[in-house]
Amino acid sequence: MKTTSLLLLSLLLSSCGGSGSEPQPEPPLPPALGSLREAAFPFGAAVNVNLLRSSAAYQGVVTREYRSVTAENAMKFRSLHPDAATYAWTDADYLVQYARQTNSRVHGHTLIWHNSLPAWVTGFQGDSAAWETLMKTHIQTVVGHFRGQVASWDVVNEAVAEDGTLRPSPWLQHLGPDYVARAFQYARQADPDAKLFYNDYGHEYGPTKRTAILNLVSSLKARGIPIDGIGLQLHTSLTRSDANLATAITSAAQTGLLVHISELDVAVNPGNQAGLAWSDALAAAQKAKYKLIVQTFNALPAAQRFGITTWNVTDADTWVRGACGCPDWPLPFNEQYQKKPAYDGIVEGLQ
Ligand code: 9MR
Repeated sequence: MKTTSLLLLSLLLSSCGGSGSEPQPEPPLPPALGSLREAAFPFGAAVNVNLLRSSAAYQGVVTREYRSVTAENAMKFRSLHPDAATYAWTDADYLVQYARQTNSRVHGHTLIWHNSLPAWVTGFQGDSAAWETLMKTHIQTVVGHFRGQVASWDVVNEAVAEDGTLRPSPWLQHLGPDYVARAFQYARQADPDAKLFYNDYGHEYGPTKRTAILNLVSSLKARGIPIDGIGLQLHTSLTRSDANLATAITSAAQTGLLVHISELDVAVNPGNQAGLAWSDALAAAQKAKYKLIVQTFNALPAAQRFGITTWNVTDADTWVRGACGCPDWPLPFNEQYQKKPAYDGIVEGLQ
């Protein structure tokens, strides 16, 4: 018998499981990721521009791990447009330039929100036409300034209240419920190529808010309003059930829109205990939540996976500690910029 035939025969025998009871080898694992930049979709973080400027360690992690950045605060109304006739671009421009140099995507956050408004807006005296001009001018000036550099925008943020109604806000009060739709139209006019998102939190709380958000975005889409995506903030915690988290993600995809997990963090101290200490048990439970979230997102149709963005970078710069006035450790990096088990959970969820 020729050598090639012998080879073929032995291959055939081994693939037929010639030795019967031998365990089959496990399918090989995909190669481990060198960093989250290598994920199949853009993985990002919300960035504090002051830290990006001043801390080499912070900038090092952002540059190594993330290929999308969102300004934590620098693109909010109060930051960009502090007075009626004043726009302040410096911090946001710094972030955009940083992203260009590091080959990262910029997600814009946020154009129309009830929070972080400057006093000149909350105190604005004018009829609904004047409010319309105010909203339109802000959106078009900001989106126009970053046209071609900011790939996507949270056009409207948190318009839905916990009970499923539209949240009381100056925008609703002065412009009526259809301000949401018009905000998207103004944004599209200012940058036809930017992906436009409706962003909110609480999809994982349960059906009331989730259904209201899904109905809102679906009706915008059905009316031909230029909406491209839905942002799930997912400021979540160990107490949220896996079932509710998974439903939040899969039901968002059923809209057919792009899906962005836009502000992910997993708090471990939902009771705001002053004396809570970090522990292996908390680390393991947090890792499991990150894995579940990333795995569920990773299983969505590839064309709808816009990305996952964590809100902040490390447990030292998380907004959660300030908001609860308590210890918490919600992010994949610890105060020393080291990877936590949560990071391994993300990597496992990506495989
Ligand atoms: O992390 C942000 C914090 O520094 C700001 O003080 C606050 C108000 O502008 O906003 C925080 O970010 C929020 C985001 O813009 C919208 N979703 C909830 C985030 C956490 O509160």
